[in-house]
Amino acid sequence: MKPAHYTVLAGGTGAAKFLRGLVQVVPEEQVHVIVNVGDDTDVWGLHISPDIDSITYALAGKLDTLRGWGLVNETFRCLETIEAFGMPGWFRLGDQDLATHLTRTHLLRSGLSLSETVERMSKAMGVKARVLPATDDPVRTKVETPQGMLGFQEFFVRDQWKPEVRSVSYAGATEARAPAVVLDSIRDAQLVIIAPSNPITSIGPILALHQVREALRCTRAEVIAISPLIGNAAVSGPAAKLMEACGYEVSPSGVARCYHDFLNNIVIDVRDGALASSIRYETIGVRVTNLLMPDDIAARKLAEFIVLSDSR
Ligand code: FO1
Repeated sequence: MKPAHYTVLAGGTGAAKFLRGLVQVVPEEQVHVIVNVGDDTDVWGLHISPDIDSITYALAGKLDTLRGWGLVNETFRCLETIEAFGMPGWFRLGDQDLATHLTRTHLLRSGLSLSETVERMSKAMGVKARVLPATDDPVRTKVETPQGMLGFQEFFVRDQWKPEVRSVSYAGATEARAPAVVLDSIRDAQLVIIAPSNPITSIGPILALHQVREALRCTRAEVIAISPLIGNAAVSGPAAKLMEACGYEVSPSGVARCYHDFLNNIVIDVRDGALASSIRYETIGVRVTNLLMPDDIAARKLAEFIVLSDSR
């Protein structure tokens, strides 16, 4: 019999913080992370997978936790030289980080799938958790603005998520397939956790894979989400703005609604305790704790709260 595992659906920064806590509470080998690829992009001919890298770097203890992305003790000499050629440097690829993108792009061009590439590279970095791209097929988040359709990184990094948002879509998601390991991970999990990630641009592209959404509806495991919102504001990033643009109430209730067809429980912050009864009537259970994770100790406490209050 396979050992029990915990499956986490994840974006970048918020999920990375939570996972640093989770691996202090359960054996890292028992953690599976299904990661968003909607943020993936091509820069200088290299395949960049920002969320996969944030998760892998965090689990390897190498994430720059102040920035929330990239490697700690990073330098940007290569980028500075590129800028000196008069080329745009708004997407800040660090010197060591470039090694990740060069290796991944080389392995992909030699015929490996994204999943195989991530497995090989995460193992090489000493990560024992399974880091699973939600799909090996190209799925790209597109943000419709009055200036036109933007790729996610253009919207998020270049334009600092300032443009007005008319809609969000996931190009390629209808045709994309989830790897069997992703679907099995959801079906056979001890507990499925939706990380405190942006419901629209981090979790949304994963749920846009219809096989994943179906697996979440069918799994016998409890599915629990951690709200990325406290009150009507995101802990970080554009979740509030994007939820509003997509017609969701900007609150933990709105987050629960994004996941209404498969969610059993949502964890909300103590400051939102008064909302608990209004969410509960929708048959979704509510648990209340402190959601802020300024450090690994707070992340461990949140992970303990979730794993130890697992109701089954
Ligand atoms: N985020 C930024 O805000 N500015 C950057 O210049 C930037 C560069 C970058 C390079 C590699 C990488 O893996 C991630 C990078 N990120 C950067 C983070 C990333 O774009 C976003 O945090 C995620 O896509 C949102 O989850």
